[in-house]
Amino acid sequence: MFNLFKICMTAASIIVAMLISAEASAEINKTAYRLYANFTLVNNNPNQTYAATITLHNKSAQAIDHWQLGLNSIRAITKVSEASITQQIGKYFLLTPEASSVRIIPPKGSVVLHITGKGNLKSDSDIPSGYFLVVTNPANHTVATQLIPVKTRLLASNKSTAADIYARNVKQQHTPIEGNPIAAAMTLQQSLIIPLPVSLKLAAGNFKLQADTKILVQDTKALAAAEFFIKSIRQATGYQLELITKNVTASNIIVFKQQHFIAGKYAEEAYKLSVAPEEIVINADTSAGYFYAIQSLRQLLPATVFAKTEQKGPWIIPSLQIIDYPRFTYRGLLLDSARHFMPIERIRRLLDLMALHKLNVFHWHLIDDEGWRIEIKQYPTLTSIGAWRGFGLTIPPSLGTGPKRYGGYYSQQEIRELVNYATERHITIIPEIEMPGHARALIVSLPEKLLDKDDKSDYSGVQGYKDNVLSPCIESTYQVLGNILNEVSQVFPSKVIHIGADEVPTGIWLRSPSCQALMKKLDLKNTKELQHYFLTRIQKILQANNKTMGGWEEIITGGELDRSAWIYHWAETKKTLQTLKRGYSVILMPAEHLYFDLAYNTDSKEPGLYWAGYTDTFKAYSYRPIAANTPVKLAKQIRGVQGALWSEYLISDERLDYMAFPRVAALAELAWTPATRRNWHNFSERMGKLHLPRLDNYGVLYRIPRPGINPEKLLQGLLEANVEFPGLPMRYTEDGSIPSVHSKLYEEPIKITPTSLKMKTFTTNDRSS
Ligand code: TNX
Repeated sequence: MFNLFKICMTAASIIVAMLISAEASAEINKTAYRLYANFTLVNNNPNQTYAATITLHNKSAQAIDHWQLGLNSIRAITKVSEASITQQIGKYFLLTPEASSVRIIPPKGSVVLHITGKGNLKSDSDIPSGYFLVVTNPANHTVATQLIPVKTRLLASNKSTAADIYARNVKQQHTPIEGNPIAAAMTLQQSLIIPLPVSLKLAAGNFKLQADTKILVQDTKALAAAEFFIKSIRQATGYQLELITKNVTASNIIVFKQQHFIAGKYAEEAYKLSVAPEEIVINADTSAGYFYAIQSLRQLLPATVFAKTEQKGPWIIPSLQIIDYPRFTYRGLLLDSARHFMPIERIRRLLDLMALHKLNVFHWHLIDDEGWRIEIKQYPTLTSIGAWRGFGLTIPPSLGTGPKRYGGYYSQQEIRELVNYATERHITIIPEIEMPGHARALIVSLPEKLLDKDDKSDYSGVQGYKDNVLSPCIESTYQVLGNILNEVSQVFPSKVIHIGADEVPTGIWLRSPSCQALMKKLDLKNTKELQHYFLTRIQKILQANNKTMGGWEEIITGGELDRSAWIYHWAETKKTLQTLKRGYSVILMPAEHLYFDLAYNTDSKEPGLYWAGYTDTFKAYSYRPIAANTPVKLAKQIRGVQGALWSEYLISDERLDYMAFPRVAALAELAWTPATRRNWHNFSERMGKLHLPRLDNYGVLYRIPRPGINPEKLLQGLLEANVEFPGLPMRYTEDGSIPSVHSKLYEEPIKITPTSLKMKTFTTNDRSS
């Protein structure tokens, strides 16, 4: 809904037409059509098709002739009764009216297009977006485009009822995580941090952080963490704490001191944090260990320490001892900056939030069919052409961004700075340069080098493209990729470069003479083997650049690669065991649990995809990464877990926050906390009472769950409510009005008049569900 709402807003505020050619500008500014579209779903058919109408309302006093309609539709449009599908590239469609009934949109009148498409429309995210009108002036062939405000009538809302939510919350509370007992063995005081530490023991008393608290650093490896801490609390406390290297006082001090207290691979990131009324002692053996101690320490302070303006305090930290180290060495989050471009400050903010949650790998999906986002000095067209989409451009309007020129890219200088920023937060950035599929932006930017002109193969991938796969059969492919990977390797210090390789459609390459010749020469039986040949060459290129190859699980379907490759499993995890047995390192990111671009639930208003099901915070949290039957030796090859923020629907900053949180917090605990310590009962309460308030102060616009209400009790006139994250305030009214921050707070079951009850969940900064 938000998607369309935004488009309406944009269009309403700039009713001026968007222009493609300069000559057209004067004329179109004068005419500026006022057009509205109405999209109505007529039917979802059992044979996996849908019928819908698009009504175009001409609000101006001028007839519209010589028009075409551009739009994006995730569910392919296969037929329009009154128009032809003049162009289709991926999910972009350009429709040209054919029937005389629709050729001219009369002044103050309307025309209707009857559409048939593939699949069913179950969510507002399924309906077409980014509608625009293309008007050609036949006199001088000028073309103008205009974004059309859209109203939709899709589906009746299928929101879960308060009773469903109530039942689900109860059920979740009774579902064991990784086979652990359900009952919360811990109190909130024993589990103050997300992700939950390996051990936390409370002691008596408090430490009070004050303006004159000293920071004593007795290990140079701790310097960066100490400075990070001082900076991170400065705004909220107003304190500029002093950093000293010689001990001058016996109390009111935070001491950073080297100590080797744990052996093995976990020592790399381990820390000990001892808080007593006189002093805080932080022990670690590495700069990462100190850094994670700091992240815990921040969370031990009141939630307001995350605010950006000065807060009151007092800044009390409970006495305790924490010993901590991660479950997995790889704790990742993928962000797709190709489908939607995000400014670098937003990415820095995401890195900050990752660091707070002790995540340490940022998998940066930088290129895809809809955009190329990294400057490559040898090939400037990759960004001058490949980074931009819009009507009349080489890359068509995609994913609802409309006819205007949309896009952007990151310069190598910006990336170097971002890499430093990430390194300061102990985050490795692994870039993903997709090949051979998902490569349309690349191919169209360098057609003379990358197009196999004689290839007559007919294919279409899941994303609807028929021209987005590189050819493994022409040498210039390797030359270009070699040059690109060489630059990428220099910009990113990460050992691993991810080369994608997912979703390569069947039917590719077979009708290319150069591929036929190559297959014959190398005695390759099918395109899987051909792709394998391609991947082994790419792996060699990476090795020559002193890099290790990472790729989606498809990279080993055609044969074995050098076992140094990291395999990212996104599909059903059944195949994981095989991959482990074959000797590869594995990163687990099953879509059904860890794709945070999927909708939270079946509500048609919930944004996101659902091809792998729905993924709420509980589903993310309850994932069991190491299946019970995995031999211990093989389990060691599982490097870790990763969440994914694919960006087809990440249309705004708000949307990014909504999709990422609270799921990222669940991921953090999955990635860091020992399996035996994980428990939804405790996690959900910690979220509601401690962690979401931290995110409120930080300004994260996470998704707020609606309250659940016990239906049986309600019939008896008793309001008994629950919420996914117990502790989030719930407020209600009995007069039918919408609950506000001033409405009554629900504290315990209470007698009410059920007839006009309304209830909402709130946050500590007064947002509501
Ligand atoms: C699958 S799984 C993709 C992405 C999409 C995502 C949407 C995988 C490696 N690729 O191209 O953005 O689904 O959920």
